[in-house]
Parts: sequence; C-alpha cells; structure tokens
Amino acid sequence: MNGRGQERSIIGECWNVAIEQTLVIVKPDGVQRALVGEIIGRLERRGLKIVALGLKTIDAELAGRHYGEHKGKPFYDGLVEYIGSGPSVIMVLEGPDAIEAVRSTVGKTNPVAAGPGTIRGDFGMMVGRNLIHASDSVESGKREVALFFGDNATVSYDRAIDRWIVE
Ligand code: IDP
Ligand code: MG
Repeated sequence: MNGRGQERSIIGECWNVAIEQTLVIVKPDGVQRALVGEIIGRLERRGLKIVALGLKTIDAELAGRHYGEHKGKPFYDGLVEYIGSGPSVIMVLEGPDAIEAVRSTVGKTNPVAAGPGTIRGDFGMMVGRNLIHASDSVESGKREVALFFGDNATVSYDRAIDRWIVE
C-alpha cells in the first residue's frame, strides 16, 4: 500500500495516473547509425522501465500488420521497405502515462518539425528516416505489444528507483 489506501502495483493506477505500456522500435536507421544506446538511454533516464526487448528484422508481413492503418498511402511501400531494411530494436516500455511520455520524448513525425531536445528533432532530417516508432494510444500500444511479443511476454519486476519516479 502507498499510504493513501491504494495498492502499489506496477501495472495499474497510481495517484490517478495510469501505468501504461508502449511499444517502441528503434528503426533500422537508428541501429545503423549506432544510436540504440543513445535512444534507449534517453527513455530510460526519463524514468521508463524496459519490460521486453529484442532485435529483429521486420519482414513485409509483420510490417503490413503493424502499419495496416497506412496501407494505400503514397509512402506505404517505401515505409515497408525502410522498416525491413535491417534489424530493428523492439521493446516494451512501462511507466506512468507512458504513451504520452514516450511520444513527447520522440517528437513529431517529421524530424524537421520535431522540437530540439526530442529524439527525432536531435537526430533526424527526413520523415522517411525518423529513427523511432512509439505507440500513439493505449489501444494501439496493447495491439502492438501483442503483435511483436505475444500475450503475457513482458517481464514484471520492481526497480529500487521506481519509488523516486512513481509517487
Ligand atoms: P508516427 O510514427 O509519428 O506515429 P505515422 O503518421 O503513424 O507517424 O506514420 C508512420 C511512419 O510512416 C512514420 O514514422 C514515418 O516513418 C512514415 N511516414 C509517415 N508519413 C510519411 C511521409 O509523408 N513520407 C515518408 N514516410 C512517412
Ligand atoms: Mg503512428
């Protein structure tokens, strides 16, 4: 218990803030440019917890399922080619309001419009090479985590620092 009569659970509610999971992909350009550590480090230092992690080349079938909402758009074929052009680092991050926290750390889709201090704003130049994917809603987060890692594949654990990050 946390002193307010609430259970201190890692997944659930803490002080009216939802503990969420989000799927993050360091895309092939991030891997090739040796930015994996930099990108994960920024998200980790913000307070997010890694609960699943792997390296994989995303084939066209998986890309089609992941990016289904973009089928038919002019950039779709190029997007599938880009995301499958080499290995990606794929992870599930967890934390309070994790969807919004990660999206704001990642920055706008087009790196040129992304603010300085964001991952895309600091390291990207073009929308078709924007380094990183992050789920855009709780619903898409759940769908994407299940798509890449299956059900119940995340690891539940406590870190000593969590009480300095989650009130
Ligand atoms: P998001 O990654 O910020 O959620 P979405 O609009 O969902 O952005 O687009 C998915 C991905 O498709 C982008 O991250 C980017 O890699 C690619 N993309 C989106 N718009 C364009 C475009 O106009 N040209 C080329 N690639 C694009
Ligand atoms: Mg999106």
